[in-house]
Amino acid sequence: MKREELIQLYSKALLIRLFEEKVDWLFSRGRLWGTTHLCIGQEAVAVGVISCIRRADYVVSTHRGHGHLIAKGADIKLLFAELLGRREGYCMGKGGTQHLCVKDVNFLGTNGITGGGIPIATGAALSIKLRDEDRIAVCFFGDGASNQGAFHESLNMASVWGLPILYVCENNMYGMSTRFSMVSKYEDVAKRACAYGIESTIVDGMDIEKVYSTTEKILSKVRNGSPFLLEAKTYRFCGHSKSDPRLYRTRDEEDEWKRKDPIAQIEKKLLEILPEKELHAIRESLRNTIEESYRYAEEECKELDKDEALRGAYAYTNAYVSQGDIQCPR
Ligand SMILES: Cc1ncc(C[n+]2csc(CCOP(=O)(O)OP(=O)(O)O)c2C)c(N)n1
Repeated sequence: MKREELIQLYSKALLIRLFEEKVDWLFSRGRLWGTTHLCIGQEAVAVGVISCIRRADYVVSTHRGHGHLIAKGADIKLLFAELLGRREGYCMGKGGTQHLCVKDVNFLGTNGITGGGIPIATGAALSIKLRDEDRIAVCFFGDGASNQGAFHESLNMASVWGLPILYVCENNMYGMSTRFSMVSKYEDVAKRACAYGIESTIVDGMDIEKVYSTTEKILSKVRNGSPFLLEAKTYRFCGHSKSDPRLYRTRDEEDEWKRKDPIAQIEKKLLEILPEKELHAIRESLRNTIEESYRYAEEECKELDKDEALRGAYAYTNAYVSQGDIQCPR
């Protein structure tokens, strides 16, 4: 891989890592609400796959989707604004981490429903085929989601109709606290593809270059209407979400995977071709991007007032109605 390409992959992956670390920091200080699912440790999959596709291609994500959106080209300022519930955010601050949708970059959404994105992506691929468009759909999901009926129905449909879709399973071995081997006879999700006449392959999801080169090889088939299932073996370094004491796995297992840290791996390669000073400059510039973007969202963007927050909502709760100042639609 050329030096510039390697730098680009590294920069994207590090930007995601720094963004997620900042989100973690904001949560721990009560600046963000609800929950969040960080993709620290899994960056190579998002970056490796999405760096191979075009802006016009659709991406459908999961509940752990910040990395997918950043890799697809999100503006970090608008992403922070969204998470902080600001008007300037991508979805006017109403979507938050689980309902992020960015039409500009053809990102069709994160999704709080496990496996919920799989039929959405399949539908997007069907629309591409019906309109005879020159693009594809890429659908991320976890190992846990592959036990949802929607996964099986979607793959069957994509196969029968010859849809231009790449299914990417981020197999981090756990669905919340359930080890995948406890809920599946096969540890490889890729094996399931043959039941639907779909090709599949497994890649080391901790190695950005391998994910990139494997995806590159697959894409011409997908663009020609052959759906494909790519399984990336990966690991989330954090807990499932904000409130996870990680009792279902050992610290030894975590340490073993942390030794395969995708960012450390690519830094090591870069140090062979780049002076440490240049690497340091890249890191500093990305840190500044994160801090400036956060500051923009926190200091320059506005919180929604009550009317704005309710605009576009399909239903009002009793709490709002009982305040008496809001018209309840009949
Ligand atoms: C339909 C549905 N069932 C259960 C949940 C609760 N839930 C949230 S994330 C999750 C695990 C998902 O595991 P996986 O698909 O492997 O993704 P990962 O969290 O490992 O990235 C579950 C069960 C949900 N959100 N939706």
